[in-house]
Amino acid sequence: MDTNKILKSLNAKAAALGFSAIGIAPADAAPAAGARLKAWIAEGCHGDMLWMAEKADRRESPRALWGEVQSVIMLGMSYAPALDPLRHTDHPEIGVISVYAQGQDYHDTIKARLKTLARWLLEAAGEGEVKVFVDTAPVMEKPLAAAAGIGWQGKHTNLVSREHGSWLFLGAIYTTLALTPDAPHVDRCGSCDACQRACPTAAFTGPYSLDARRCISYLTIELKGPIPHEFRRAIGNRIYGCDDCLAVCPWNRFAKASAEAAFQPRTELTAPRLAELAALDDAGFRQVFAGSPVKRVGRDRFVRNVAIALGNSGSAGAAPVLQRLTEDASELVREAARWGLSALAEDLERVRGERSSDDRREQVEHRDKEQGRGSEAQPQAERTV
Ligand code: B12
Ligand code: SF4
Ligand code: SF4
Repeated sequence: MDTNKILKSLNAKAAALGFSAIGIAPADAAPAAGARLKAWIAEGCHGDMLWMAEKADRRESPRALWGEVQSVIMLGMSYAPALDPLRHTDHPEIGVISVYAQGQDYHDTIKARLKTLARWLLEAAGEGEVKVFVDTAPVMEKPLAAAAGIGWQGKHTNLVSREHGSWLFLGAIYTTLALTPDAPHVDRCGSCDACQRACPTAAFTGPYSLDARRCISYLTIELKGPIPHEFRRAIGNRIYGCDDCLAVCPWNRFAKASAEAAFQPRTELTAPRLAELAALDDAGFRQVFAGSPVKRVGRDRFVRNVAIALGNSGSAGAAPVLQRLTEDASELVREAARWGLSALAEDLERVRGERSSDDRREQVEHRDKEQGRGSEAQPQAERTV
């Protein structure tokens, strides 16, 4: 096997399949990651993602999952958005779906291409075995991608690339072939802490360290039960995942919008109206989100998120929509809708209070003016003292 020749063609083949980055790590790369994973789990940071704890022994290193693996080929595919992902934060009538979920499900797209690439590799090498992974297997994709040199784990804990910013999906090919590894990437976060400051729920326990239980992505996607009250206000209008820490990363300015057809945002998922989403039944939900990662959470969990966003909308028009949801067949939805109604009432009451004190102030100013005690009269009175 002529490894150098194969690697050159492997890179070209990966690019032709739409991968934006590729690198190779030895199977024993990222030795610190396993211990850090276990410490993270011991602190309970994985919350209800029990599969993280159950499979920790297999996740901690590539060899723990597959004893024969020699090399790990890490791949990244860009899903960089063309528009600012945070542009709808101040449009409370709209539900924000995170960038990664506005197109086709990346698991399907990437897995199919990883299989094609892996098959090609075996044919070119004429020997060896392969296994492909994207997200769902016990593989520590981020530290392995950093070890393979395609970027570094930023302080927001995701992989950052100089060319593609924070917008790479990751996938892995484990192989029994001994391929020449690339050098690990150095950390280029420097003194920046933009992601740490951007988090609406203070989910970072420090740089490079995230408590998933506080992360909006976990709360709106992974958490099956009611969302803890302390985070509901901070969630705002984010109804599926969160992009805030990724979007503020200065390295994104080098990222070109992804040209991958599968990841182009579907128009109906870029600025969906909350009131319309709240009206979805099971069949409607499955129809709107067919092929999208959103379908994973199911209708009830999704409408739970929508009810919370409606509660944060400050719009009187949301009240009848929430009222209807208080009669929903799902208790998860009913509970979120009840909360939504009380949050909305609180906000509308506050606005009414602010308006009436503004009105009172205006009336007093008007009366003072009529009686010759206008605002210009004040300094004169002061001067006479
Ligand atoms: C569990 C999980 C989540 C959880 C926990 C996130 C997390 N940070 O672990 C939740 C549900 C919150 C989540 C959210 C998101 N996720 Co997610 N998730 C995963 C999953 C399945 C496992 C990650 C994992 O192993 N976590 C365990 C902890 C221990 O790992 P860690 O945070 O990396 O911890 C490391 C650091 O703490 C570090 N460390 C500790 N101290 C120090 C000190 C220094 C100096 C350094 C350098 C490092 C360091 O060591 C630990 C081990 O490396 C991976 C897929 C996979 N199989 O890898 C996708 C994955 C990480 N997710 C992904 C995405 C896209 C997201 C979201 C952006 C989705 C969204 N828009 O809502 C958010 C981002 C939130 C965030 N800031 O991380 C992508 C990230 C791609 C990338 N470029 O990195 C992945 C890789 C999936 C994929 N195949 O593309 N996710
Ligand atoms: S995804 Fe959102 S909630 Fe989670 S850590 Fe990043 S900014 Fe915080
Ligand atoms: S925002 Fe700054 S600190 Fe956070 S990952 Fe990007 S470069 Fe690193």
